[in-house]
Amino acid sequence: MRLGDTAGMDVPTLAQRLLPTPRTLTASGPGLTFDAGSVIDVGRSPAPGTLAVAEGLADLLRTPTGYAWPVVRGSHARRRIALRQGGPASLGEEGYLLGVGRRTATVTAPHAAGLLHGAQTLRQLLPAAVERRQHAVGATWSVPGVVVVDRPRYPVRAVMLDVARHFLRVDEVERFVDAMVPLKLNTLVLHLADDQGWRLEIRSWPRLASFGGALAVGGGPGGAYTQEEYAGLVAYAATRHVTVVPEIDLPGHTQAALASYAELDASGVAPERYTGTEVGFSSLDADLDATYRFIDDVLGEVAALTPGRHVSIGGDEAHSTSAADYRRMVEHAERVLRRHGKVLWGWHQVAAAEPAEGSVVAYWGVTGTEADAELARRAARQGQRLVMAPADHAYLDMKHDAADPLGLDWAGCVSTTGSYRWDPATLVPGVPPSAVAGVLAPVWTETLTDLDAVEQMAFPRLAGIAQIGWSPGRAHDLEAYLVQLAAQGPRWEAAGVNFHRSPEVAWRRFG
Ligand code: TNX
Repeated sequence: MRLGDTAGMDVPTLAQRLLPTPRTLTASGPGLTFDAGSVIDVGRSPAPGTLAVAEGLADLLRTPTGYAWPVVRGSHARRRIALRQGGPASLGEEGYLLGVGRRTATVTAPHAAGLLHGAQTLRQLLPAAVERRQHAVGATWSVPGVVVVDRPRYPVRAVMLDVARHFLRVDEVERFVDAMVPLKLNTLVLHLADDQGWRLEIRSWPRLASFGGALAVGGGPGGAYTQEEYAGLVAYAATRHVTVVPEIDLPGHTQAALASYAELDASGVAPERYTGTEVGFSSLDADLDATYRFIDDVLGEVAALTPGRHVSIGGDEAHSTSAADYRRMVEHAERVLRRHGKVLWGWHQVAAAEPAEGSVVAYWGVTGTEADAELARRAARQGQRLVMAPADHAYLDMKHDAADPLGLDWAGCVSTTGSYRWDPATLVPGVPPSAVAGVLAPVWTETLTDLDAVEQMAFPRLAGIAQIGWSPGRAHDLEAYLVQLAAQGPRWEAAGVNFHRSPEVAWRRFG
């Protein structure tokens, strides 16, 4: 079958092609077909950030189409994509308008992030072959006529990647970022330190990376990012309007640090490195001066590498730390972050340490666990912003089903349907909808040894979390969502993104 030849299969309707569902979508006219003379026009004096979005879009389009896609300042080309900063301020930081007429597809947005999101909507209206990283000979680059007005439901739409249990190289994390962008996800929490590995060079404590980063779960080789590599990754994500939130877990989940520096242990003897998968056994010591020097130095270096506002201190499962010691160390960490101009982010246990208003608290409870729900309510009362990562819906390291060779099941299996059937606004009784800042999908990697496995767990469920976070509450129709997923299948295949063939989805429907 020729590419672009859709004989014998359904073509997704407009609404089915888009994931996440936009706020409003109207069909309008026949649309247009791009050709070798098509250009990307940023206008005479492009506002900051417009060129970067244009170059990114050109990069995406050049290889599959084989066209030059010059980025130009004003054009009379017969067919063009126009990117313009402007439009109603009510579209906010990330909203946009997209209009596809007979000659021009125009994205208008008050800010560059909106231009990027609008460009992703346009991308999803092009045939799946646009996702190929090779020239797709013979494809027709048509876009249907539409008017889209869109903005996100929540400001935070996040994924967490655990590069501590198993390490991922910079180029692998970048590929993961590439797969986040079409889903309009905007935050990547990188879990950089845990019992099994320390993954970021800290110049004042070099053994953290060189010794504490050398292994992974199972005892195989680990790895760590140099500060240059890490800064490059953060910049790569920023160009795509994805903010990296570095996560240095403390005071628990710190065996890799304790094993690297004997002075962090009251006994003066460093424990062995750990490559198993238990949690909750390690802790920094609240009575040691070295602990506070360590926190100052590490968070200082991490903050300096972080252009975003947030730095996560994890703070979960500190089962070997007394409540008072926990509070002392978390309060200290928060003071250090504030001194460096950063806002604290942590798992819901940090609510017990009463961090400042505006801190981000990630709720990771299982529906019905009262103690966790109470910490979420406490966070809301204290003026913290909640990001919802319910383990029984949003933990993408949970097995898809009982037969899944990958993943854990302590929160149960999470099917594609199950990952989509929840609402952040009503998830925890007693948490007012106004306290919810967004959604978070963690991918812990105890059982995931490489990027292929990570993708297999993340997709397609991550798309559902993205839609829950972006689209208005009324848009969350399950049957429609399963068809939207089917329409994404050929796109992930073309892009080389691995995904779970969920039995609920008619994957072959669109190709
Ligand atoms: C709990 S979730 C943890 C992680 C594990 C995860 C496995 C959280 C804040 N802590 O240390 O990797 O379960 O699902």
